[in-house]
Amino acid sequence: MLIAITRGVSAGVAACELTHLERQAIDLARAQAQHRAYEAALARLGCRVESLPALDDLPDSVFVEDVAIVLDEIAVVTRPGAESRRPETAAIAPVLANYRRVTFIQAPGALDGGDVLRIGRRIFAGRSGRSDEQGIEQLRAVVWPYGYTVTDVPVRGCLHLKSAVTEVAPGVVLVNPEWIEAAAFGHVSVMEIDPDEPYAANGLLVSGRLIYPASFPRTRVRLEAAGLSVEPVDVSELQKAEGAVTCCSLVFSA
Ligand code: CIR
Repeated sequence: MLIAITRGVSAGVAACELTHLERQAIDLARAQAQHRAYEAALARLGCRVESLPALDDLPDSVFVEDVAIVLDEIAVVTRPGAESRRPETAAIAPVLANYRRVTFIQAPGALDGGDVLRIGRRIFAGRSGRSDEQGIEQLRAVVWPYGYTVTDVPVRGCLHLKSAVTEVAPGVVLVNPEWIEAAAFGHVSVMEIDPDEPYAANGLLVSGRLIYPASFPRTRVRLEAAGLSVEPVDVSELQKAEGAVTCCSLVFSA
């Protein structure tokens, strides 16, 4: 059984962290409707969606991916690189404790879940503006007893590793080659985004289908031409907060 943990859009989302985008007005009601449609897509793909209540004083708390990494064996609660996001972790730890033994990244290490890409037993961790060597080293120490390798990958030009690369089918990664060296991922097939859609490398693979932003039609054509089954979702309001589709859930089996 697949579980997808989500959290409602904060009424304070207008005050979200922004790194690469100019601040634009976010229509809260529209963002909430899009988020509900995203949850519905997860449910259609077979997830039991555990939708947590919005935290109105934590603007970025809808982006639950960043506060934890859930493996089959253990959950790691992160220590987000952005100070404003650190209080989000206290709200996720007790939820994950229902499913996994929970460990924590400790200060002064910093790690965002958006920087962590798992492909089988290989974990790639982005050294980004949010995640540092100490955070990645702590992750490595926690997961190696379970047989995972952790490779750190430099990220340039974007917020997180998973802004630049995600796994879109088993053994297939979708990359923005401007932001990441695909060679870092070893023996995988590599697809590139359409160069007119720089933010298009983030898709969420669930039960063999790809939850994917409706705003990247050119890259979608490439994905479908390669035989991938795409489930489009409109996340335009959350994109204004530098969010994408992986960042709005934690998906794992229970
Ligand atoms: C932030 O800057 O932390 C949020 N505004 C966006 C986080 C998006 N997270 C993700 O892609 N994993």
